[in-house]
Amino acid sequence: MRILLAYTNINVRGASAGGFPAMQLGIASIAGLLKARGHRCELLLVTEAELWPAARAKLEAFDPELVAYTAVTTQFPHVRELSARIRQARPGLFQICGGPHTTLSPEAALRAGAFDAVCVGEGEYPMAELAEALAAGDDWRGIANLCWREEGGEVHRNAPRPFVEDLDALPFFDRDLFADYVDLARYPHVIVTTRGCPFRCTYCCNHAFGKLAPGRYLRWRSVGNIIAEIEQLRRRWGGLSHLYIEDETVGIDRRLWAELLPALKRTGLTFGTNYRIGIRKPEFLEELREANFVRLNIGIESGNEWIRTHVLKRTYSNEEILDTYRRARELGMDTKAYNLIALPHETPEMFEDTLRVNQLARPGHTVLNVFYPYPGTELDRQCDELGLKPAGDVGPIRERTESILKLPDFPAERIMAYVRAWKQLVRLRPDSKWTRLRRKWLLRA
Ligand code: B12
Repeated sequence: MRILLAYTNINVRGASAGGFPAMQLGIASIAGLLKARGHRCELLLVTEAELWPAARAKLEAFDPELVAYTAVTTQFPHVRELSARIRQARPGLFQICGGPHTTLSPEAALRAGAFDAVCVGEGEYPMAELAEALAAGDDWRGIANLCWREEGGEVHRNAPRPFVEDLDALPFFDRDLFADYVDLARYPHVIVTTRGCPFRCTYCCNHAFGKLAPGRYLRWRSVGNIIAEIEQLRRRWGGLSHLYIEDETVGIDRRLWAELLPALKRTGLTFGTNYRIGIRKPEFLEELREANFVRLNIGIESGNEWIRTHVLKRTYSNEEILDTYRRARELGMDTKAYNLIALPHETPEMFEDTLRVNQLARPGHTVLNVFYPYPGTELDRQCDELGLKPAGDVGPIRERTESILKLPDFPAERIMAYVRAWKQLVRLRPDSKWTRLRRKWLLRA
């Protein structure tokens, strides 16, 4: 079949680890399996709010038999509109949507968009079965993980299939799909060694994803399979020198990482990854450095211990944060800190703690994101209970740049004042005259 995989990336802030165009890994994985089963896949990439020109050009040039969209919640309004335009232009064309948004809100997504089906959870095998059924003219309505609507509007949610147990059985990401978008010769390639996460951070969707299907949610690939992918990348892109490991929880499986680190070191590449404070003894940082990890993205999230423990459910101390950054610096590793502002219960004084911890930790780079409550998360439920969210559909928003919440103790203009001043403030010493002056001004603003 000719399958068009659609990815919208409109008004997204920091869409990739290094601030450059990045692959959408879900559809890269799905395309890997579809191509291995003999289908043709192309990418419809939409980065402009004006959706139709890119879509029309692809419809004409590729003439797809199936269109498959991926959507996070804040991209969904664009995907919804795109599906309606394509339905208008090609009424008989089968359209399916998957990704975090349909996984967490399948019924609403099905009702809102012009889709024949939506997918809940992992999409590789459902998409392969769907393409096979459509190509053969067979009934597709029994495929596990899919939701669909009868003529009368009644929604059917098919049984979930267990989480993919053997990750090694999946083909590698199809990077060619993104070749025109991501400069694969120039920017670091991304690999993923794990799926799932054991932590229960209240602002993240993982705890909701983990409940959706039977089987083990936290899974990892074998060392042999990971190294085989790296070797394939090196054969394909001769100049490859650095890789980003986009796992959420590196080091969680001790046995795997004891074997993986020496194997990674033998590749001669350098690596970057996300690092969770407190995941292992601090000496683990030395093991990572020994295996040529040179860059760590580390979530601080909030420097206020009450917010971090009780609101975000992240249990590490400020001392641990400072110790992690100090060790990384001493080991010559580049670091980036992720932070949140405008959290439920947060006051400007509490946010001052976030600023202070960053000033003391001195990361190489810092990111300050405005909190957004994703459906299905514990913190979204709390925002509803506290009446912090606006009524109705908020439509497309500048996610992570402006707050959709009305916080009683943290007015929007103060949040924006911090967001604007952040890059300057974070470089100052916490006890400097400038910090004190700015603090006084910002707390009064
Ligand atoms: C790595 C990562 C990224 C990477 C790569 C994104 C990606 N998914 O490829 C980058 C840095 C680019 C990124 C960007 C963003 N991300 Co992100 N990201 C993740 C993370 C940590 C892991 C995702 C991953 O690699 N999974 C492995 C791949 C193979 O699976 P997958 O992409 O989820 O796809 C599977 C299924 O979802 C499904 N599926 C996906 N698409 C489709 C399509 C069809 C047709 C079908 C049938 C199935 C299907 O099948 C896939 C294979 O099994 C997740 C957390 C998580 N646990 O999911 C957050 C997460 C997906 N990201 C999130 C967000 C919010 C964003 C951004 C909006 C952030 C921002 N402002 O920059 C952007 C959105 C970019 C965009 N335009 O979509 C949220 C989404 C929440 C929500 N409800 O919408 C998550 C869940 C984190 C969270 N806060 O909980 N992200």
